Amino acid sequence: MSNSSYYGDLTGYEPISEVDRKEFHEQGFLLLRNVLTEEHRAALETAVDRVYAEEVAAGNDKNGTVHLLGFLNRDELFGELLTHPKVLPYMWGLAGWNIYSHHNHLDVTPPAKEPEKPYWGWHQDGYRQNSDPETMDPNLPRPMFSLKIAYVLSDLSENGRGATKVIPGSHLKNSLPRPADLSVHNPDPEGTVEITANPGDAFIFDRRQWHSRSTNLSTITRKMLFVGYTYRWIRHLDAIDFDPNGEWYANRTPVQRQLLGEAPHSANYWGINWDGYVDDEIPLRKELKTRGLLDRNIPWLR
Ligand SMILES: O=C(O)CCC(=O)C(=O)O
Ligand SMILES: [Fe+2]
Repeated sequence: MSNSSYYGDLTGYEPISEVDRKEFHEQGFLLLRNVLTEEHRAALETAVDRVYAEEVAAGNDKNGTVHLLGFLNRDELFGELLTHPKVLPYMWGLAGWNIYSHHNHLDVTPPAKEPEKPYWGWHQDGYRQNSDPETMDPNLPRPMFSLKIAYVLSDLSENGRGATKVIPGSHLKNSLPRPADLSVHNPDPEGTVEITANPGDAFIFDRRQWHSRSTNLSTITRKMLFVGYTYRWIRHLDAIDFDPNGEWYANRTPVQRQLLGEAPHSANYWGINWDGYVDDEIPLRKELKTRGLLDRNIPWLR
């Protein structure tokens, strides 16, 4: 079932504006308004509610909170989100064509039943990507390596509803001072912004952005879908449990399959030999090339 009505005439190959590109590079995140039509948002919420009920029934919740990794194959609509035409241009525009989703999660966060114990949730994503790469200069920002789109399905327009907090511009800082005593409640770092957003909005963030979850102190259950994209030469983070012979995978387009990690290695899986322009058959690059969207001046779009 294709739901092209949710996407209008967009193809996913409309380049992003220079204003957005600059803001993303300066701030480390971008809030995109009205990415989902109300009809699309509501359909996604129905799918999320179904998956939530399945996870709770299986005992995979923590006091009613579900944080489900690798959710894309749980609904046709989730698979289509991989190439949402309002979002895809940010992924190839900011990270290039050699990408896939190594990590994605569905989050349902009901109102907190009691005050949470003190916690310090501030982190950069990427785990060992923050330690392994050899950069002798601690002031040299590490590479981005991945970015994430977060789709907002519930109303996060007011503070205190469990929204993600970020420190704009912090993606270029390799460290964030930690309070001395983490057993007490500490104030958020200077410059913290809670990403308040309306249902149907989305935000993109650089994995280096210092960010934190927050406690849902409201009466509204928070519902979010996060889809991370990284380079094809970086390994999956989530277990891949979709059936490659099943209907859901059969319904995916060549670009969606690339974005699901098709190809066991990052070189010339799509069929050309060791020399020559092996990249030309990589689905996302092929789409960009056909449309004249490769750009020799932007390394990740060469
Ligand atoms: O749940 C949140 O708001 C934060 C999630 C997070 O840290 C992430 O998606 O990387
Ligand atoms: Fe994170």
